[in-house]
Amino acid sequence: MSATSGNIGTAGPAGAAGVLAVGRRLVLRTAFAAGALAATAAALTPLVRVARTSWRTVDEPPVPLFEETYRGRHIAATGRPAAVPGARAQVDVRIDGRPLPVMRRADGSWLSAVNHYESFATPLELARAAVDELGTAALALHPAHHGA
Ligand SMILES: [Cu+2]
Repeated sequence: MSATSGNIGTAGPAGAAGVLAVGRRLVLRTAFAAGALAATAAALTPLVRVARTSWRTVDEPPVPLFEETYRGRHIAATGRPAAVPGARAQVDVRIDGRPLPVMRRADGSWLSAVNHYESFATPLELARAAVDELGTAALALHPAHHGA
């Protein structure tokens, strides 16, 4: 009977080498996994940062963009600049004090819930066109836009 009988293949000189090999493999695998995790985190960090800031606006009071009487209706808008270059500015357009939901298109033009399939170069053009379309009708007090 040898000194290693009864053990399960890890004792003796060959067994010690096996333990070292397994240990080295484990260390290499762990180091690779940690490296891969760090690389993934580094690659995703700018995306997460952009996602967090894309809707954030500068923490300042809104700035008046325009206010006028157009065809007997009071139209006005205020805006908040985007917090970072490329982020979206926030514009609040009102007709007779009621909010008109607006969206900015990818090309920089604007559309509203009243003229949803037309583009306007500025929120002022958009507001005037909404008045043209509304005629004597008032905006809903809480207009829905894309279910929101
Ligand atoms: Cu829309």
